[in-house]
This record gives sequence, C-alpha cells and structure tokens, in this order.
Amino acid sequence: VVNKPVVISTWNNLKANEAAWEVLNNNGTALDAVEAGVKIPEADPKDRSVGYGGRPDREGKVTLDSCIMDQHSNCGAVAFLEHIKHPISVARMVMEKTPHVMLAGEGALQFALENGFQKENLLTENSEKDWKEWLKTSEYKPVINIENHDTIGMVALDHHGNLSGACTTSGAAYKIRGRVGDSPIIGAGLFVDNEVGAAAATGLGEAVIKVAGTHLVVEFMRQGHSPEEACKLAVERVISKNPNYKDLQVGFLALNKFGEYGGYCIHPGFNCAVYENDKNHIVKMNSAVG
Ligand code: SD4
Repeated sequence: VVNKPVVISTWNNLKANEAAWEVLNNNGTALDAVEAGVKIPEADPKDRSVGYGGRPDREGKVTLDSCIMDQHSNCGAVAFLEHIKHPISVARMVMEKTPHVMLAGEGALQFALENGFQKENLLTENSEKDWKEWLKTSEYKPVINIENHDTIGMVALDHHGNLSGACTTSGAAYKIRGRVGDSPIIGAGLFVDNEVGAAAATGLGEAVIKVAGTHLVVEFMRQGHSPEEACKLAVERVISKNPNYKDLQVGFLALNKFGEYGGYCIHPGFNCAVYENDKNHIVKMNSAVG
C-alpha cells in the first residue's frame, strides 16, 4: 500500500508544513518531517509564541516547552527549558538517547549543552520591548486573542503509513516563572497512536491539561469518530470542565490513519495549515461558540 502523506499544523504555519512536506516527499519518515517542520517557527523571531523571539515569562525570561512522539509511541519532552533555539531537537534526543521521557529546567539545559546544543539569547528586542510595556500594568489574564496563539502543534502521516507529531511553544506570555503548559505533556498538547491517529492542541494549556485533551481526541477516534467529531467532543469536554470557557480559547487538530483530518475550537478564529496532494492551504476550523 502506498500511503498519501499529509501534514497538518496549528495556525498559519504554511512554511513549517513546507519543510515537513519536503521530508515526506523524499520518502522520509513522519518523525523527521514533524521535527523539520516545527523547527521553522522555533527559529523565526517574528513568531512570538515559539522558540527564538517568543514572549518571555513575567521576569523577562524566555522558557520553552516541547515534545515529540513517534509511531512506536516513543516520546520525548522538555519543559521550562531556556537558551536553546530548538527545544524540539532536545526533546527528540531525550526520546532517543535517554531512558526518560521528560527533562525540565536546568537539567534539560545541562543535557542540551552536553549534547552539542548552543546556549543562545532568545529574547529579541521586540519581545523585550513588549514585556517592558506589559510590566507597567503587570496584568495577567489569559486572552482569547488569536495573535497570542501561535504555538505550533504538527502531526504527519508518511508514505509508510506511519504517524508522528511534535509540539513546541514559549507558552503563555508573561506566565509565572516555572509555569509549564500542555505543550510538552504527552496526552495533553500532543498524542500519537499509530493504530488510530494523532492530535495536537493549542490555546490555554491549563484547560487542555485538565481533560488530557489530545489523548481524549485520539480515544474518540478509536471509538469510530471522524477527526473533526473527535475534536468537537474533546472541546465539549473542555467546556464542561471550565465554567469560564467563554474567556479562553482551546483548539484541537487531528489526523487519522487514513489521512483524514479535522479540527475544532471553542471560539472562531482557529485555523490550521494542511499540506496534502501537493497543496498547502489554510483550513478554518468550526467552533463551539459564535
Ligand atoms: C500553552 N498551549 O503554553 C500553549 C499556548 C498556545 O498558542 O498554544 N498558544 O498553554
């Protein structure tokens, strides 16, 4: 069986999809594809929610959360990692070179440095300027504003019929130092089961963690639901467990074994970038509210 590859990622990450597609098109693995894909926004200073250029915590420090999962259910993650431009590659190294799944904070940094990653300053002038502006009021409230969400979650299906996924973010802007969101947590920000499908989440991480969001999406697909239905059911679960759901955004995307995909969100405004049949395009996802 020759499978048609598909890549889907959160928000407007067409360029990330291109990098992933190049890997898939050359008969590469979904694992290599998702790593190559999410490295694009990680290195882009204009992407203010991922890697280099990401918005800092309330103390002005950029801290990163990432995870990766392959078709064998191997997974690796880093949380609260500083100074490393490509946390996804550190997460992959944790998966492949250690007996562990997750490394956090200083230990994650030490591991990265010992394995050839360079220490870099990730706070750009623009992000520093915005942070100083924010300090004037120091008001922290989660916003449903679309611009504040461009974490990348990406899942892919390769020619071999295998699924993998990656998720990487600088997390919530101006968060309390040490805060870890859903993005590096397997089953929350990302989940892959090669027998069924894969899912990624974006939005307010705390709301996603509460329902083990992406694991839930994959389990709904296992029960026979389409990717969009599975995401919708998971969004309804988020809503039922968060009385303040009107003040927060969560979006899920999903891809099943057959290459079918879909997504769903609480508020309008969540879209995904999909690369399929040599076409890279933006797909608007349906929402529960409005
Ligand atoms: C977090 N889920 O750290 C991430 C943020 C996000 O688009 O997705 N932003 O809670």
